[in-house]
Amino acid sequence: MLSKKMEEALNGQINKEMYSAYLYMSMSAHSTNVGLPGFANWFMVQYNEEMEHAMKIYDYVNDQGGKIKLKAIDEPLSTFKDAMDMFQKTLKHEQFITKSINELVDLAIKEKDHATQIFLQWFVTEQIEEEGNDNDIIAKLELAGDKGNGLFMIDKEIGARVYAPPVDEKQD
Ligand code: OFO
Repeated sequence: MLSKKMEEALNGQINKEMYSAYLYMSMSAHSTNVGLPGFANWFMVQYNEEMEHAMKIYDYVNDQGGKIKLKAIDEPLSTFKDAMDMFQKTLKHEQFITKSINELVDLAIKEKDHATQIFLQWFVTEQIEEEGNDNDIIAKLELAGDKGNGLFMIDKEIGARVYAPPVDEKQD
C-alpha cells in the first residue's frame, strides 16, 4: 500500500516520464527535418523507452492499489541549434530525471516503504545507463565534429539502435 505522499510523487514521475517521451519525440522530428535519420531513429527509440518507464510506474501504482492521476504534459522545445545542442539538452534533462528518482528513493526511505524502494532500484540503475549513453554521444560529437563527415558517421552509427520491448514480467 502506498502513502498519499508516495502516490502523489509517483504520479508526478509518470508525468515527467511522459514529458521525456514527448521531448525525445520532438527531437526525433527535428532530426528528420534536418536530414539526420540516424538521430531521428535514436530519439524515437528513446521515446519508446520513456513510454515504457511511464507505464512501469503506472502498473506499479495500480498493483499497489493506488490511484492514477494524470496531469497535463508540458510542451517540449521543437527547434534545436544542432546535434550537439540536442544531446546537451538530453543530458541535462536526464540529470534532472536522476535527481527526481533520487528524491523518490529518499521519500520511500523516509516513509519506510520497502516495496517502493525496491521498485525504484531499477530506475536508479537505468539512469546510470541513460546518462552514460548521452555522455558517450557527446564525446563522439566533440571528437568527430558535429558537421560534415563526422556527423554523417555518427548519424549512421546511432541509426543502428534498436528498441527492445520489455519482456512481460507479469506472467504468473
Ligand atoms: Fe530517460 O529515463 Fe526515463 O525519463
